[in-house]
Amino acid sequence: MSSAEIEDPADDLSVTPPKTWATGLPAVTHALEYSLGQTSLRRTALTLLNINQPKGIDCPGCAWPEPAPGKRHMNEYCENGAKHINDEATSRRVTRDFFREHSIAELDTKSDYWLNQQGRLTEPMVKRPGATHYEPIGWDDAFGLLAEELKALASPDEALFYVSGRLNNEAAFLLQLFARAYGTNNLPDCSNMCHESSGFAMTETLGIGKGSVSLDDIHHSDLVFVVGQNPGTNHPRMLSALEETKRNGGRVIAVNTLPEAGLMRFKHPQRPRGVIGRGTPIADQFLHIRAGGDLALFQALNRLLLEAEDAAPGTVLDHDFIEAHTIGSADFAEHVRTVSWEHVLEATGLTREEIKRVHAQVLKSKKIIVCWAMGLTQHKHGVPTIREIINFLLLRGNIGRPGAGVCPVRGHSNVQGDRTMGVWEKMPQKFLDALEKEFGFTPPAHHGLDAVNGIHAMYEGRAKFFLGVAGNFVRATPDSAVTEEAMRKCRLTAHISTKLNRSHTVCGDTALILPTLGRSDRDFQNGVEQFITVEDSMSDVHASRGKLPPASPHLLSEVAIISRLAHRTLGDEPFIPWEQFEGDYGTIRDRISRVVPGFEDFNARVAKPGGFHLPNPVNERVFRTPSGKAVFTSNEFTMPHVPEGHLLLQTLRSHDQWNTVWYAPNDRYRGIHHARRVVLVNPADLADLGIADRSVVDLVSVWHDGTERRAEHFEVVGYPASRGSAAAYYPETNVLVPLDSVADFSNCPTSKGVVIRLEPRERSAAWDA
Ligand SMILES: Nc1nc2c(c(=O)[nH]1)N[C@H]1C(S)=C(S)[C@@H](COP(=O)(O)OP(=O)(O)OC[C@H]3O[C@@H](n4cnc5c(=O)[nH]c(N)nc54)[C@H](O)[C@@H]3O)O[C@H]1N2
Ligand SMILES: Nc1nc2c(c(=O)[nH]1)N[C@H]1C(S)=C(S)[C@@H](COP(=O)(O)OP(=O)(O)OC[C@H]3O[C@@H](n4cnc5c(=O)[nH]c(N)nc54)[C@H](O)[C@@H]3O)O[C@H]1N2
Ligand code: SF4
Ligand SMILES: [Mo]
Repeated sequence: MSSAEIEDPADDLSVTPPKTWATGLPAVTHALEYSLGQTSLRRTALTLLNINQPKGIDCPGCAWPEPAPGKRHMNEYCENGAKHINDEATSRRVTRDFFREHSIAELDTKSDYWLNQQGRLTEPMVKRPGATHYEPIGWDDAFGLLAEELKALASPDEALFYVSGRLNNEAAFLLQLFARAYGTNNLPDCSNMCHESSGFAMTETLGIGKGSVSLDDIHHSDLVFVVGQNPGTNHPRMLSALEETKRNGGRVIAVNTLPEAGLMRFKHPQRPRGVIGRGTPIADQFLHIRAGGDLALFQALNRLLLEAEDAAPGTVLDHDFIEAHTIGSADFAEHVRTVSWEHVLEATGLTREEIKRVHAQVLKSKKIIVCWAMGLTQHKHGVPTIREIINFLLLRGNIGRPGAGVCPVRGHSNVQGDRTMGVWEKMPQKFLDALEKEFGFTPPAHHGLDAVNGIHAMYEGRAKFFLGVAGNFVRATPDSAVTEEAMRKCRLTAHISTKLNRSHTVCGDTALILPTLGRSDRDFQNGVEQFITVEDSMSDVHASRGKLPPASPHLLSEVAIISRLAHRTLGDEPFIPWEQFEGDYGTIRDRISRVVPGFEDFNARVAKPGGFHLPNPVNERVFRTPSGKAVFTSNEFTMPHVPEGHLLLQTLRSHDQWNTVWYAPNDRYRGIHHARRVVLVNPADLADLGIADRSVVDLVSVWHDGTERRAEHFEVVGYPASRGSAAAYYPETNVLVPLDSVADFSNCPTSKGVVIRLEPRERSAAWDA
């Protein structure tokens, strides 16, 4: 299919009632429909037969883990996993002719959908200063150009190396090694915009920024909370795990501002009951909470636990655990007792009865897990909220016991692994020392720039070189207009990518596209087939092997690109065997095993089917905090302040998108079809605001420095969103998130807490055309 034939689906909104169940047969047909629109039946079959199988391809979608090898289904994937992998395995190609035909200015007018639909990138391209088009460049020249720019910078800290969580462990380890050998810790990553608040809160209180539970724990828990998360769309196979929890007699409480279909009922597509029956109810109780009300909810639950203990001393709290393993409980208790019902009910929008019902369930449950995602982390008080959840778990010893613990559900398939490999602007000195010992150079000790601070630095001219790996920085980041200007100010922007995206059309003076192999492509080096490794959300590390012929003969693997760039830039000073790394990924894993704790004997252990598990010390009740104990915290009661006449906007994912890339303008479970520029608002709020359902508005965000940001032409849909909130899709709405609007402590953009007003406008003629 040529680019001329790919058209944006016109916005032509139709609305059906939100679904009350997820998956079932439609999921299977939708997955196949998208896949077969991208590639042949044979390639679709090849990817689907291999996805998430012990010797196959790790799903490039989310980080939800697979069951142990013996317990895996033949079809161990979900609708969206099938879409993600076949979006990569597409037969469409972006060639040099394409870039000759389309100027960069023209490409920049195209939608994210259109750019992605062009297919796989096939050869390296360069945009020279002042040029209007990308033109082909050989790999050697490309590395020469990059190395020259890097060597010309006044300081290594003028360079930024962005990593997104699709990158595999081996390449991530090499990228951070290169950045540090070059002299900077400027390693912003997608985690900065994702689970940074979780990592911060957990490291501070439990001593490690990772979740503590396994799939088995989920299956055998008495009570699982799913808070601020939409698993039906974003982690679909989590529903099979929750179904198992229910089968084993456990309960589920869902907390969300939207009644998401996957939280209500699940029809397992691989079981006859799931196809023809009514499916399994998931949430035993659904808390339709106000946006940003979760801190208040958990403070109320904690206060109720303390009061229950007062009423029946020695029966509610786990005193032995608290005494032996924690600090700060007295201060915490004193503080949380000051929280009032009046404030809690206002902040949560829930009733006292609802909260007491949850409390009763908590008292009955010996093993409790709390799962969460972006509905908590991307709020201004995301860190205090997660800390309060940890207080909640600590009170009854729900840490370090089977069936209990913390479960931040990660996004990208290897986002957790990339951090483990050292992609973080603030890696602890211990890690830097281990690098020094292994490679014989001294990594810089001062912290680097994260995503938000990186944008500030580019905007202010303090950073001039940007290399992005495996993501779409320009669209993933907040304040799109500011970010785009920041990128355009760079001397050079370059991206190691599989597919075309906005980050390629918003360029520095010089720009490079460095096309690479994807997860599904076979990777041969020196005639020997290589595999890569990833770590999922539950700390299982395993191999992934591509199965398809590479999308183009000109592609290099990520490992090869990074190794060659590093060698070209650094030469042999310090001596790092880049060529050896490129030729045999096992030699990278040997180094990882000597630098990264838990990876001892990496090559042998990852060769086993299913790989290996990285133990979490928390499960042995070992807490690597300064005191050696888990820490109770006292968190100020806060709720978002939304001025009269305004709403709190969350920017979220539709069912048919992968982060910055959308596949179709539909959000089936929410009943939104054929349109993305929609804003979901509670009908009672619309009535208060005097705005009609289906009217057209601009979304205007107001920031406390008086600045306003505008996203034009959204159709209003009356929807059961919690009172005072609104929801619209990312990345179209990133333009509304002020760069300075970040979560306390973690610096994560507040993508779920943007104060907006709706400004009615005329329907434009183009809109209805
Ligand atoms: N198909 C698909 N899968 C994906 C992705 C994708 O784009 N597409 N992205 C991947 C990535 S990188 C990530 S990080 C994850 C994201 O997974 P999620 O966190 O599930 O993603 P979001 O779409 O941002 O949804 C946030 C959820 O939080 C709820 N919410 C918002 N504000 C609040 C609040 O104040 N309180 C509560 N209790 N709930 C709230 C929203 O209603 C919504 O259900 O998904 C991963 N998986
Ligand atoms: N407003 C708002 N903003 C958000 C969020 C939000 O909820 N609201 N969520 C945030 C979150 S949680 C995240 S994680 C970020 C996501 O931000 P990113 O991870 O930066 O964005 P993606 O859309 O996943 O990146 C897609 C691109 O990755 C490249 N790619 C795909 N596979 C491969 C591969 O195997 N190798 C290489 N080298 N390239 C590949 C393709 O070129 C594709 O175009 O966005 C954040 N931004
Ligand atoms: S749940 Fe996540 S990892 Fe599993 S198949 Fe679906 S998208 Fe892929
Ligand atoms: Mo994410």
